[in-house]
Amino acid sequence: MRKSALFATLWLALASGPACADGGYRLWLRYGATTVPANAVVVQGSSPMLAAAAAELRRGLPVGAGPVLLANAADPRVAALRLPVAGLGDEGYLVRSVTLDGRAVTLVTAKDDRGILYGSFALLRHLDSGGSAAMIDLSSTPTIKLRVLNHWDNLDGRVERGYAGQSIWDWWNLPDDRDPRYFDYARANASIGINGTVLNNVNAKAESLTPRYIAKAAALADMFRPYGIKVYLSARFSAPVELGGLTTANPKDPKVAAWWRAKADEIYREIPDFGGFLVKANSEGQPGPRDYGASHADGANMLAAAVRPHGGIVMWRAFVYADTDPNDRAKQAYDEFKPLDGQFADNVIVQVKNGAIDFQPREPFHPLFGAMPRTPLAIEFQITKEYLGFASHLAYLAPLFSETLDADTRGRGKQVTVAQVVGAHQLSAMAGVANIGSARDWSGTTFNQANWYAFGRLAWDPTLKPETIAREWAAQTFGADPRIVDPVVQMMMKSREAVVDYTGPLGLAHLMATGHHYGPGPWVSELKRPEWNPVYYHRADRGGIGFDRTRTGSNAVAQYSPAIAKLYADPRTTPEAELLWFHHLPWTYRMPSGATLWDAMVAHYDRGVATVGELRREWDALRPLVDDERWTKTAAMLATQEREAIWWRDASLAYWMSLNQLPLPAGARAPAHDLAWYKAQSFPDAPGNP
Ligand code: BDP
Repeated sequence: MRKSALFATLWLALASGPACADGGYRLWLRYGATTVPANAVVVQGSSPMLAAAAAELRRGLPVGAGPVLLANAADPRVAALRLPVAGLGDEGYLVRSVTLDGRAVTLVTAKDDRGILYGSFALLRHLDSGGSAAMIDLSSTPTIKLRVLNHWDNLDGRVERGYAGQSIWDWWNLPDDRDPRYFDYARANASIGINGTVLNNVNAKAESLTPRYIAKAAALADMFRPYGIKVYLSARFSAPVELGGLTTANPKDPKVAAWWRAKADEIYREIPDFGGFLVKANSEGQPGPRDYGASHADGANMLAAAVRPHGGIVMWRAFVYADTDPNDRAKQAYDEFKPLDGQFADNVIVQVKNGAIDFQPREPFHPLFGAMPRTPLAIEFQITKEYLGFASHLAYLAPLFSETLDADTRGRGKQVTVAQVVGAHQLSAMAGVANIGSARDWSGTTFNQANWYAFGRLAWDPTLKPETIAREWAAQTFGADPRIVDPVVQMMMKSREAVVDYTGPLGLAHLMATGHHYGPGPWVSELKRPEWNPVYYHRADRGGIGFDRTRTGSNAVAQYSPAIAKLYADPRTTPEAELLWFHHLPWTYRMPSGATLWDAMVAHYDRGVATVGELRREWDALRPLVDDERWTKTAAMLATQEREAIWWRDASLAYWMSLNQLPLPAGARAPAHDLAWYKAQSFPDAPGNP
């Protein structure tokens, strides 16, 4: 082979084939190495956002593609085509093969530059996931207005519950160092429709509101602006005391309100399109209005007044529970917030976690959805897998997200889904706790990238099916070859349920070890706040297991609409997957299958472990089709996952058996160690622990 031909072959293999080694850096935007000629993309008008869209198309369009025309729907030539653009809103797009001046072009049009940006990415997604370049007809408008990542990044570079390295924000060297990685971050987010990012941890430090840090946030905002991404900050409620030298942060004190107004003015001078504040107040030790006898609405409205003149908003979290409240933790947020319905200013959105406890592998939907009709409610998911095996376990989260989004809040055929509740107001939002860090592949492994991707896609369109999202992600990430896409999708689709099975099946929750939350700790009972202990949640003893949330117990079921509450009140009509969340049942309880509860539980643990074994074998078979770097990392993580799945199963069974004194069902393997061994494990160095 001639030298030049050899190089060409090598280059092609590097650029597009399984050998392409970038360690996963390019995420799902794995365009080839060639760019199309500049005139393959024609832009009508000029703005930084249109330039960003055109640059992306030039990078990403396949060779020979084009011409692509980016033009506003009001452009006379586009308007003359009489295309269905009326309902596109600010961000929706239409991508169509049309004939203009006798020439066939792919038109990307919208009412606003933002729509053109999203349409450009939609075109690339379509082509990259195997879609045809002929007769293109794509159109979509998001139903949720704010699609926001929440970074739990600390100013010292550590990421709370982050398992993919340090924070990507180099706070120390900002604002001078504008790392190109920030642009790639913005591109990735824009490609899936994310339009906001909260830069710092909800467990916030007041320093993030000092001029020094505002300048750093402003530098990031400048870089993100062409990609349609607004910057938000988590605000510490006591900042007027810590930074302003006031003696109080009481929201009813005019001096406090004035301090926040001045602070907002200062931020908006540096960041004219600043999104607003995210606040965790009176939760897990954070300061808040309750410290002064004021309500969450008082606190939120005071901050809302400060950002209102600038068009900003306040995202106020409903993740509250108090050690002074003897009630079931699952009931506390509802009890605190429902009475405040209608009392929040119209630029406040109350941010509610998907479930009533805390991002567990499975939770029934939060009862606040549907219970506060006069208040916009944002839904918050956790993309980082604090409770689903950190970055090392393969758990595709779209099924978890969709399960909540699709949940019916009303019952009796009057279906109103959680997604509809979230989308019902002018101000609507979906937030995801990011799984992004300084790791070369951003999220710790290739498959974790899919959770970032799926979050964005579902925030854009909550009705998308998890399998559809998995398919388009897999095609863009590994190439649109069914020999890889089909098995990868199959692996993804069963992965989350496997984690539920081996960590806490049948509605069990909060069984993890203390602090770092790594591995099993269902026996933990000595922590000072009762609701920090796993025993609080499973309530297992010799006779049975599960939390009675019916009328004979905490009556949390009554927080749901009557038809849903009725279903949850009876173990026979409670979905099996949520059984022990709502009911305390004897170990000998007969499941619909005829098996006892205990035997069914063991079967779930075994199924979870077996599924991870399948995932490993399926991944092994894909070795020839994936580049070495990404294949090897995932293979290593799957080996970790199998070991840890067995650990979870064995430790949990050893503990349950110490309580119920029951034998394992015939054929089930005994735990590898005794309970004392599992209890003795300690991991002071586990990552992500605040
Ligand atoms: C819990 C995390 C904790 C967060 C908290 C929150 O363990 O690190 O601060 O959620 O959402 O799940 O505020």
